[in-house]
Amino acid sequence: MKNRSFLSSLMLSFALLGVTLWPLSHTAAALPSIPQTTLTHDQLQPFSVPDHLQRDKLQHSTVASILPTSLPQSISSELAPTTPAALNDNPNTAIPVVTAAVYSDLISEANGQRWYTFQTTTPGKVTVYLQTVQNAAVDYNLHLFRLDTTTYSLVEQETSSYGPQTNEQISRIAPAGIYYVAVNAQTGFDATNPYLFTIQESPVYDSAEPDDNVWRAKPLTDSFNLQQQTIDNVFDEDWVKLTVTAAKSFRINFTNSAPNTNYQVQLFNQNLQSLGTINQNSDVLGSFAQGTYYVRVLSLSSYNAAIPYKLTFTEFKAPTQVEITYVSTISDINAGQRINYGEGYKWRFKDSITITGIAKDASGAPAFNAPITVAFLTKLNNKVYQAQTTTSANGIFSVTISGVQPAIGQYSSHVTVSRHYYDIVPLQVYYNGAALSANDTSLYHFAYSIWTGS
Ligand SMILES: [Ca+2]
Ligand SMILES: [Ca+2]
Repeated sequence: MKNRSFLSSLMLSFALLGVTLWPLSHTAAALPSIPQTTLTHDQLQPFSVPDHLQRDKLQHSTVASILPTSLPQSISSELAPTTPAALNDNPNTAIPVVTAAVYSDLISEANGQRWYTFQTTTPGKVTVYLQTVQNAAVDYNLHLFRLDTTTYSLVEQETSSYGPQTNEQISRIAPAGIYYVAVNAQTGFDATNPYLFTIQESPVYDSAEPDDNVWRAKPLTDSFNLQQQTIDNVFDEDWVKLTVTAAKSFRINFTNSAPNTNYQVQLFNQNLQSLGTINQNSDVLGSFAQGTYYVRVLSLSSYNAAIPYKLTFTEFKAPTQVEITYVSTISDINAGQRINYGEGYKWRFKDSITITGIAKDASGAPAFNAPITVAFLTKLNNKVYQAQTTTSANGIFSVTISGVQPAIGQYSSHVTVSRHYYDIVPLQVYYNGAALSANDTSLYHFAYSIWTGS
């Protein structure tokens, strides 16, 4: 009986795909049945992606129902009326489907399974996406097998077993062949609301594939730099399992230049609880405790398999102190060094100034990739001049401020044959609104000099 059902499936497959699956000399009696496979997820943690990050990608309006009563006429006519469609609850009654189409189906019994089969004619990446029912008491899982046509056994298991109300997804770099997909009712069932699913083929894909679910997330440690990964179909998800070896901050840069697309990075803790999202073309700081995290890149709209997105996590250390190492000075006395008019050694400038230094963290290590602000307060109307920059990979920074208004000459000092007039202006470097300790905290702002002759 099973053999006959299997033959029916093969005939459907033949009709749908338009290809010959086996030599005509095969008879029903000669076809072995495919052993039933036990579907479990014992090895896998039943993660659940939070609701706000759970995005249904399939629309009911575009669905071809797989229920026999709704099958296309050409298929229905093969089944009816003398051959009632067998329930596709095992590999031998799997319903043939084609890639790129969207199907719906129901599970109406506890521990039920629904099986589908499809064939690919070229090698490539295969993606199977299951849009599950929105019912907290129902947990459907997704399984993918390749049929070994020599032994008629199902091999190459890939499983996606998120928790309830979380869509399942599998990707596989797959040789051309005959594949089986099973939807397994791990917990409960919903006999009223169908699930939707689709199978996609991607002829080109990035070298990190398959990485479409949390179980296939690529392991990376601390800082990383992804420059060559793409979204190769609208369902593609690229997962990273990030190990952070000690409490660190990362500067996270996510760039996507593919036209008419919109990608997003989503951050999760090790239990897949959301830590936030990062929209494309943004640059943010994130603090991470030691531990395991998951990073998911996906498309919110369209895709481009040729233009990579770029995602970098660059370790970042918050500065607490700076060392001013050089300030451009006016050249009439002691150029290139601090001078002492009588109020201590300070750098001296007039209307233009370049300030160079190194930012350090609390331990004295270079504070790299840190956005900082260098500011000083001139005397006339208390006008503030400031410049923003980002410290280098070595913590170095340098800013130039030109067009500074004149000093008022609040102080004066006799220098050889002249009297110099100047102000003493406070200098401060800020990070994130906080003033950093520094070796220079004020400057001589030169106003003018008057010749005295002695
Ligand atoms: Ca990808
Ligand atoms: Ca992927």
